[in-house]
Amino acid sequence: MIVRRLEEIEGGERDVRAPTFHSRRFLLSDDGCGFSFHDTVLHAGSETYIWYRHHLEAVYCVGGEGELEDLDNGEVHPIRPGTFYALTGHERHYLRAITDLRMMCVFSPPLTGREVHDDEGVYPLLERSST
Ligand code: 9YT
Repeated sequence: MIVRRLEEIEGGERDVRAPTFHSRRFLLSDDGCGFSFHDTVLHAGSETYIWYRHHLEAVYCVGGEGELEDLDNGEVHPIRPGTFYALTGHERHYLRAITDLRMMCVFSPPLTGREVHDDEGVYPLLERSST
């Protein structure tokens, strides 16, 4: 059994910072579960372009307001607490955070912890200037 608390992860190696979000990685590939689990906060006013070429991801919003644009079909979905989505087809998409957007994310195969910083399929882009 693994038990971890947010306060133990914050500020450590499992707290991964990117230009438009930070992601607290509770479970990674070396934990041996076959999936990873992240508590991610997308920063208010940011826009993140994402394409997971090698991973499936399920996401559940527990805080904030934002929107998800599916670039494969142009559909835009509001994101608010209680919204769930799963990327079942490696869809290219934008995630826009109107306020800080807190997302619980599961990845299969699991992330190792480094993907945000290399070219494994996560491409944070620009941060919008807040008004
Ligand atoms: C849904 C979401 O927050 N995606 C971007 C970041 C991702 N959760 C990660 O790299 O941890």
